[in-house]
Amino acid sequence: MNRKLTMTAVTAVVALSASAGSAIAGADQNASVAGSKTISVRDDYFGPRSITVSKGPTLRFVWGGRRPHNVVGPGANIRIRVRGSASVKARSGTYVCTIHRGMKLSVRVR
Ligand SMILES: [Cu+2]
Repeated sequence: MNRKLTMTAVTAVVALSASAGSAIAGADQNASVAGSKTISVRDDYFGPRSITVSKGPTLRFVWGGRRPHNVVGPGANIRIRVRGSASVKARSGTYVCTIHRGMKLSVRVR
């Protein structure tokens, strides 16, 4: 009896954190979080293709296409994926998807 109650409680907590996680991800896609710049990872380009930021922010890459892409650049080595997001600290330089030639994001941190 006690054991069954405990299991129910654990299941409820897992379900709660799962829905909280997706709520946060949904919010991030619509509004840019302070200190973070959202970059869309599409088929086959980054949106925007270039960006200038003041020192400090993170680049939040959000996958939105149908094909797999990775992100390799200064301080970034994000493995191939199809959906989801990943953040890295913004640094000046060129970020690329190594799978698709010409898929580049130019970042300038001033
Ligand atoms: Cu790609």
